[in-house]
Amino acid sequence: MNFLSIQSHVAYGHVGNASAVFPLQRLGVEVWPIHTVQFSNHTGYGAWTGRVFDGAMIREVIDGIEARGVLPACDGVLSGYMGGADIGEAILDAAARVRAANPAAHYCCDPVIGDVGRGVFVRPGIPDFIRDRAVPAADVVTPNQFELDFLAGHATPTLAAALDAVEAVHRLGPKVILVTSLITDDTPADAIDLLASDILGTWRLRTPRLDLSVNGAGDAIAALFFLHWKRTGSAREALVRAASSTWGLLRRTFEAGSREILTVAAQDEFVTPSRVFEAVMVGRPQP
Ligand code: PXL
Repeated sequence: MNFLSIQSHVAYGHVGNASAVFPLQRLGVEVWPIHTVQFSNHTGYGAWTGRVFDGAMIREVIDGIEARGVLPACDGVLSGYMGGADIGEAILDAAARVRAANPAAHYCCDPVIGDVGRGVFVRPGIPDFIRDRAVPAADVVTPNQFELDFLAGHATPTLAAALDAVEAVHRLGPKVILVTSLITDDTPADAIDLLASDILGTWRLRTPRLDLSVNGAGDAIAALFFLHWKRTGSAREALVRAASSTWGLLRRTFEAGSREILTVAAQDEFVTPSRVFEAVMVGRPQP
C-alpha cells in the first residue's frame, strides 16, 4: 500500500505528518509525505516558529513524483491541516491526478478546522474551503464533533442530531465517515463516543474518557481509519481497529503525563492494541 499524506509537519512533537506517517509505516504502508507547513511545534502551545508553504510548492513536489511514473501505484491520498486555501486547491489537484492515474485510489480528507475546546484554529477561508470543495471531493472524511457540526450546519447535542449530521455529511459526497470525540446527552460522563458510517450502517464505539489534553491524536486516528478501511473495506472494522489503537496510544500518553502523544514509545498499540473495543450499530444504512 502506498499513500500520499499531505499535511502539516512539526519538528518537535507529533501532529500532522509527524503524527500520521509513523503509524502508517509501522503497519507496512509506504508513505510519501508532503508537508503543508513546517513548524517548530504544534500551535496548541500558543507560540511556534517556521512557515506555511504554498500551493505552488505542493504542486512542484507532486510534479516530481509524477515524473517518476509512480502515481499509478498510489492507493490513497490523505490530507489534514492545510495551512492556506491555495494549498487546499493543490491537495484537490493531487487527489484528482492520483485518481486519474489509479481509478482504485481513494481520497481521505481529515477536515482539520478546530475542536470543541479551542474553537477554529485554522486560517480564515479554510473552513469554507473544506466544506464546499474538499469534503465533496473526498471518499472518506474524519471530522471531530466540532467539525461535524460545522459541516452539517447544526449542533449535535443528542445522538439523533449526530446521526442527522452524519447523513448531512454523506449528502455532501463522502461514502465513509468517521466522527471522533463525540459527546452527546447519551454519552456517560466518563466516556467518549466515536461513530463510523458507510453503506452498511452507522456504528458507535465507546471508550473510557481520559483526562488529558493533547494534540495530534486526530491526525493519527484519521490515518489509521483510512488504512484499515482500505484494507478491509469495512467502516465498522476500521473503527474498531483505529479507535482501539488510538485509545491505547492516549492511555500510554496519559499514564506518562506527557504533553505530546507517545507515537514512538507506544507504537505496539498500532499493531496489537492492548484493549479492543466493540462497535454497535446505532443507525440505519446510508444510501
Ligand atoms: O492536530 C491538528 C494539528 C495539525 N497541525 C498543526 C497543528 C494542529 C493542532 O494543533 O497545530 C500544525
